[in-house]
Amino acid sequence: MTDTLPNGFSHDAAEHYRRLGVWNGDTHWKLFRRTVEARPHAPAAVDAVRSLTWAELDDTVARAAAVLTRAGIRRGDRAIVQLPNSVAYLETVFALWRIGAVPVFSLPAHGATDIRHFAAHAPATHYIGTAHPNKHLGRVQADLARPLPDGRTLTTVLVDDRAVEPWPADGPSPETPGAPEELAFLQLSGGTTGVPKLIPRTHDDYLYSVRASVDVCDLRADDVLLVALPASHNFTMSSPGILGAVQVGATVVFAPGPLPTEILPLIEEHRVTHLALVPPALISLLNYPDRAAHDLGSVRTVWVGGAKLSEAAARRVRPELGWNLQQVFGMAEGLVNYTPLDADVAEVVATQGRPMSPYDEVLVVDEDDNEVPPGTPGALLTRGPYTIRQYHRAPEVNARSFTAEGFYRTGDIVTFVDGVLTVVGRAKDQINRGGEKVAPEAVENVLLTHPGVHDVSVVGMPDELLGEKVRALVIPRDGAPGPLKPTALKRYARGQGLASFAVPDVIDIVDEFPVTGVGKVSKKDQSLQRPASSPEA
Ligand code: AMP
Ligand code: DBH
Repeated sequence: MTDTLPNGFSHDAAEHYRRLGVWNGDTHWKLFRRTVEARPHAPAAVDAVRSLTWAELDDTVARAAAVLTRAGIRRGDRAIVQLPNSVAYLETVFALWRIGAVPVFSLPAHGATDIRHFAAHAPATHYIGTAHPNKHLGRVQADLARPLPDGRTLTTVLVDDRAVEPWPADGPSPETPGAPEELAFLQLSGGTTGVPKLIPRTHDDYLYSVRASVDVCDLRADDVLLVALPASHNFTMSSPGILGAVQVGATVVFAPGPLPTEILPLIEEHRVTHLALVPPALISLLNYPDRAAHDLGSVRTVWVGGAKLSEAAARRVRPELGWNLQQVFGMAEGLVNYTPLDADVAEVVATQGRPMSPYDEVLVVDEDDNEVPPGTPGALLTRGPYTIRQYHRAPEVNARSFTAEGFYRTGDIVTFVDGVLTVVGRAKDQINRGGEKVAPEAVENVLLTHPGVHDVSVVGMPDELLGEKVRALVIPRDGAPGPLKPTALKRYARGQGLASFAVPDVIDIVDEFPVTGVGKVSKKDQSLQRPASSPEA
């Protein structure tokens, strides 16, 4: 027996949560099969080309599993999934769980550098991608032909996610699902380092978080959930998300993206009751001129999270859309907070909610890890039944990211008053681009490889819609041939395997960086944290 579970919990801690009944021995495959048995003829999943009941989905998942088995995927194997929002995405993920394989939840925006990192560190054997790649995904897929540092090459499976029957009929494959305490998947953190960190979640810990989310979100069997953010994001999967819908037997409708033009017709057509958005997508919806042309009366609740929502935008939701707002402050590492549905308006619009489980432990501390008085901003540390106690295979990162007692250092600066959290800033070196997390170091590393570049400093800059954008200050190399052009550098960054959201929005060519009193590059003087409530809305 190893000394911890894959998520870093000691066997004692695991036993503790089992005794409390919060870890109940469920698995993702059992969850799915229960809903298939309970609601075989109810609508399960819809996208632009397909509409399946739970029983039909059960069949197509079995076919998907046969295809993936034929491609060589076995119980315990790790497979990177990089698919657009689609029923085929859902089939792929549940097929992997049917086999007992481990999805690595890549976002479509991840670049070749990210994918190679996941492949090497998971380590993964397979890459499952779309047969209809855009330019960015075309570059990612072309790069897969190159061997990994250890000499292996990933086996690629391309799925026709736009076909009515993406899974060619094949022989049956046995069900070999994983056990509750085993690694269920690897989720990704936005990262503060050069590459995203892999987050190991077990069936037991994750499905508890799904049940807890369903409880505070009032999601029911006849509800219709619109998936508009990338399906494999932790928010979309579990807060309460796709798995919440599977848990209660609700219908999942896939939108290609969160633009008003992409979601409004679907809300009306499918009588959507719930959707999750990041703040920029909500603000775009609020400001969309043709909104009134659509009947949005079916929606009960919008969940907004991933980045701080301004109070001004939050205040507009109820009067202008007629929807409930639940702010969601979550992280793929675990802890999720919601504003309760019955909270008063002041709490809904101005806070990031309450920890969703009574077993979540929250500490707000100063630089020496001493707790600060209630209401004083400090660093948020957390521990509980669904917050990981280690990253996957990353001992050095683990030493900085967790305390000796197993608390996760979130890097967020918060206040905590009467059980309610408000995010007031961050201590981590990260840019939050409207919910998409960018590690400045990753962008700097790429730009530094350009022959015309002497030095780079990447910072966040305030942006009305996104909250923050990515800005690179670049010092050109002496004697480089010809002037350095921002557009050429952006094109270069795009070609170097960066995630598409990490390519700098703005590149400024400068002679030197702002420095602090002691001569250190001052990122504070280059970027401004957005004030808690900005007037963009
Ligand atoms: P990750 O660890 O990559 O999953 O990103 C989680 C981080 O996103 C959190 O630690 C916060 O910094 C940020 N975040 C998520 N939701 C919110 C929110 N509602 N308000 C402010 N920040 C948020
Ligand atoms: O930003 C996040 O990672 C996030 C936001 C809201 C999250 O993981 C979640 C809810 O579960």
